[in-house]
Amino acid sequence: MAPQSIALDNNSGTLIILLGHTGAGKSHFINVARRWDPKNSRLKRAPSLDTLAGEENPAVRHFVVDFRLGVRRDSPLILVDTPGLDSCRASDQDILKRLDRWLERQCTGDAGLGGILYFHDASGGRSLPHMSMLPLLSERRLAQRIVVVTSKWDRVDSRSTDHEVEQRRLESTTFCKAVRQHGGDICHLDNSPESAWEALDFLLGLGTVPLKLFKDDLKNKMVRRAKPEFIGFRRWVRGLFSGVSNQLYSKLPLIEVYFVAFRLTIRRSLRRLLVVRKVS
Ligand SMILES: Nc1nc2c(ncn2[C@@H]2O[C@H](COP(=O)(O)OP(=O)(O)O)[C@@H](O)[C@H]2O)c(=O)[nH]1
Ligand SMILES: [Mg+2]
Repeated sequence: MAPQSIALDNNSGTLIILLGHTGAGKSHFINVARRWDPKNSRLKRAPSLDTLAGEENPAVRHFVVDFRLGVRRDSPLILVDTPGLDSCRASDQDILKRLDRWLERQCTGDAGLGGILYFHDASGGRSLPHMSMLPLLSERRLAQRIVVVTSKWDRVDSRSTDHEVEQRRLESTTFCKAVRQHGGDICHLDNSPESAWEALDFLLGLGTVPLKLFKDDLKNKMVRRAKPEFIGFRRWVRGLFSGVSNQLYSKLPLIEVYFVAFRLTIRRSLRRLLVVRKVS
């Protein structure tokens, strides 16, 4: 039996592709924009969707969004979630190839592309990539459709880092400057559906271009980078630790409780030991 494919064409809605490194918050953003909280199943649950965030999904997936902050939209928005770039498990070229294959399988060339959201974890201490890494630059109509979305500001300690100063620093990087120069935008998320829609509204306001432009650009990029790209040792180690630190971060409250309990137990045992010694 031939594999069943879902053809997304120019009547399906506006496609927005999410790119960025693993753990930057792409899947989480989709949950937030759809007001879907995986921990609270009383909220509206989209069909065939379980928890999106927190796991590294190796496959490209798309989510159809019919509502904007609770109000039904005339035309659906299709958010395309991609596996993380700069990953310890696959090279960027492999990830772009997977995206290319998915677009080839699922979308016709005249499907409407709204643009790209490029995610950056503001709490991760990573630097932004070089602009040449992104597809979309050879065509002006594509280049203006990039929004850099910085995430996890609630994890950046505001006592040690002034958020506004840090945001200005990010905006002055070569990557962000180039995005602005091409007509794109920078959006600092505050983890609310409203701020997620700020980034989406910017792209929706530009209308769409045929997806074929993007597909061609992606292919050129891959042809130009035909040399096999190896995952360096440093990237592998960094990936390893970013995964661990993400997991640790979510367990932090639990770890703190264990730590306090551990300290109390040790203190009590020591005291008991001293008392027993004194008595004997
Ligand atoms: N506190 C906080 N956590 C976030 C934010 N964005 C993402 N996360 C968490 O970071 C982890 C990785 O996010 P995820 O969306 O899976 O990253 P992806 O690999 O880019 O899809 C998940 O546990 C998310 O819940 C944010 O703005 N604030
Ligand atoms: Mg993800």
